[in-house]
Amino acid sequence: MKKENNKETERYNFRAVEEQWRAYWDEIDLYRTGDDPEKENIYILDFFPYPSGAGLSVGHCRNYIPTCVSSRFHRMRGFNVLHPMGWDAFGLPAENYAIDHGIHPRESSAEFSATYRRQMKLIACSYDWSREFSSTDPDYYRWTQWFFLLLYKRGLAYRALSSQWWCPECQTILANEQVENGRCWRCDSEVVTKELEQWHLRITQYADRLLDDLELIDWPEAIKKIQSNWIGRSEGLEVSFVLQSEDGAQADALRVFTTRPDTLYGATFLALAPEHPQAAAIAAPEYTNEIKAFIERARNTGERARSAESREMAGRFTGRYAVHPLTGEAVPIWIADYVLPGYGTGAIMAVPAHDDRDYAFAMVHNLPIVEVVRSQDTPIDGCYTGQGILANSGPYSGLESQAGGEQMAAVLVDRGLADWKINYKIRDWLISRQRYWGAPIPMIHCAKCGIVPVPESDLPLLLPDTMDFAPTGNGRSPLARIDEWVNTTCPECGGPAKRETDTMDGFACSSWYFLRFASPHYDEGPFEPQAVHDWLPVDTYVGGAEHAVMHLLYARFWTKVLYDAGLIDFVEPFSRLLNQGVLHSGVDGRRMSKSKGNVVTPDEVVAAHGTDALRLYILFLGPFDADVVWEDRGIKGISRFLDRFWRLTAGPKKEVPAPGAGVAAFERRRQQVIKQVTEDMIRYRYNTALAALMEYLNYLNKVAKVEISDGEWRRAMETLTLLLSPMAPFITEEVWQNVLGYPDSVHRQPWPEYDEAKAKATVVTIVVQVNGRVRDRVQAEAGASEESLRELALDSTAVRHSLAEKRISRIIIVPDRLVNIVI
Ligand code: ANZ
Ligand code: ZN
Repeated sequence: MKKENNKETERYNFRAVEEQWRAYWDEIDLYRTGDDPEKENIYILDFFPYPSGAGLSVGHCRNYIPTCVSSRFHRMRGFNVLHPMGWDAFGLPAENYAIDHGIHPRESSAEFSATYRRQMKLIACSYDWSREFSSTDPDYYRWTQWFFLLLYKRGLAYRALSSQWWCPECQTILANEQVENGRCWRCDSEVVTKELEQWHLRITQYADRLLDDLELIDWPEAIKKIQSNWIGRSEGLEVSFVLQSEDGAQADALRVFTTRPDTLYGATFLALAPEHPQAAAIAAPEYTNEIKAFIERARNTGERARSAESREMAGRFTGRYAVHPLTGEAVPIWIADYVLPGYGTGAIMAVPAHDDRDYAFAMVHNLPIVEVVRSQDTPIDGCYTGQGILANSGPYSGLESQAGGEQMAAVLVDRGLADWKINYKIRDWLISRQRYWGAPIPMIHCAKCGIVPVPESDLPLLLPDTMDFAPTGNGRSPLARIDEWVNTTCPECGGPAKRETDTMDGFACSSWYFLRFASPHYDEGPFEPQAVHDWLPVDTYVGGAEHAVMHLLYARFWTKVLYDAGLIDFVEPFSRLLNQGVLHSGVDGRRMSKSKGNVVTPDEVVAAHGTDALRLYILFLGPFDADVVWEDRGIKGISRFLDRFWRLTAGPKKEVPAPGAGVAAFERRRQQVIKQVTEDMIRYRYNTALAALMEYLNYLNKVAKVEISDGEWRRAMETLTLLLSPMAPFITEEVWQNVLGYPDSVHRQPWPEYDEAKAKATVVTIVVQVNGRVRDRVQAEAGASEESLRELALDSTAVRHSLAEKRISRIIIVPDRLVNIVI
């Protein structure tokens, strides 16, 4: 390839080279996934992006550029690299945009992903584009539907009537984890509850494994913590409190769940969730009306909002009592809205002295507070939630609380009044959506046969083509309006039947896409078993920390189901997870986002400074996982570095009589920079890798080239160029081919090797003589230049003393051994 060279200019002109190299790399298919059986495989993956109309900002580049650098680095290091890209394109943004613009979501999705692809190519992301797909392709969602059937067959998908979050803005049901503080995760509107028949996936059945297997993976501790809190495994005791009956007849019992049996003697009231099945019935006749009204009100407040600490503690007395299982005393029963219906038994024994929420409730409603655990060191006023010594606890008083609690539990278990229990906070994953732009759930409702799955051979069940896809707010999917589509025949009895009209939550699509990339065109199954065996699990998975629970939990769940079905041989999809830090705007200091109007686009930066400058600046801003601020002027410093690199490698040879370097030190410096950059690259520490290269460049600018042979000098230039190439692919290609004159791409060269021993500075002892007599011994780096040895010798106090004022006629230097000063 003949290229125009701008060696003569003092400044690097990115405009002259970028387009040509981009085309050249496409031509040589540089990013094709490696398939050399001799090489090790590595799979480097970005989170499945959800293309939006706004396109990419430089904030997104903090994800895509580092994974690109890592992929380029590993290709040079001799790995087969799988680094693919595709689109998570079902969902509301594309659909809402389509509604606003009167186009089909198919078109809006295609437009959005085309923009992403163009921008990713612009910033030279090294994806193997031959593997690209979109979750909205029938060839893809065919298998998403296949997964649904697999889950159904394994008893992990079920339909149930339940009260669910409804977002009035998005007009759809949301899963628990998609609601934050009573607001929709996507549009931030306040959600309400709605009773609907919904499809759920039984992720709760995998709760223990999802928790235990966190140990197997190299993920940020913070993310693991969020997941384990979300799963919320809790071991405790379920205790029966028998209801007091007026006539002394055999009565029902209330079951409560507690993690603190040691506090049993401090239980001064019981509290039921308003939704508790016994809540209404339990009330004494004169309390019934008030209790019913209270329950009605409480139901309309959401679960997570009700457990929020700042809430007022609403509750009502039921007029009834239960018998304390250890003391036999009467304990009043309340309905309280801080007790959640879906957790434990939905009923608690309240211990105001030792539980914060119970304490707050007791203060508001004037209920007794009995202290039963004393802190061993400092007496505490108010509520004490720690362990200690039991008091006011009958025969158990004086015991250490943990041991005392175990004894009380044993007695109750013995009498058949209690059982040890494990509870989880996690709920089944609600997967139904009443929106058009999703994968249809492949189920059929038959009046005779009930729910019947669509036969696998009929997949994909295509989303009907319609322009009438806007939701009407009646809680039903727009698909329900398309009679020709809804009406079908039952696969079992052949009679008339109706299709399920809900579509799947978009998170279904992203729960398995990482498997598809291993064999994206395979059509006999969701993936080719051998390809998945060869490439998965994903070695390094990179994306934002905001996906700690939803996507990352669902994908782990589906992977385990596949494993149980014998379809894959690993239990965790992502061996190592990295979260890039957030990019804040330099203008307002806030997270860069379209809605805040503070976005800088890669397009504008590339136009002004070039792709290499954008890439280096993104990498140089700070540690990969740190939150950093984009400053427009920062990038100018990067451009100056590129100019310096250009002048050093391409510019005319400077004959600077600068202080010389010993040949060995020169080589050691080269070894050191290879070592540092290699280690930094492995750890995603691109900012320090780049700093090391900047320092090396400064060093090379200083050493006099006269002492260094042309061969050694060229080797240093090559090393610098190779080490910089994954980060700045254009300028290094230009230097490699058009300055250093190699015929092949720099990106196809092996990564420079280093030798630990050679990279280490060894210290040697130099004998210093004056007129042949030993005057001192000094330490110097092996290979130090003659110049520096002379300075060291003349600096010695002993030498200066014996020299006095005498004139030096000659200095004889034997490198690494001796300096003899002749006077
Ligand atoms: C008595 C007690 C005394 C409690 C004490 C705590 C401290 P985790 O760890 O989250 O499982 N609880 C049980 N079911 C509840 C529900 N449906 N809604 C709200 N709170 C509920 O917490 C278990 C503890 O949370 C249980 O132990 C119970 O309060 C409360 F000094 O029982 B405890
Ligand atoms: Zn039927």
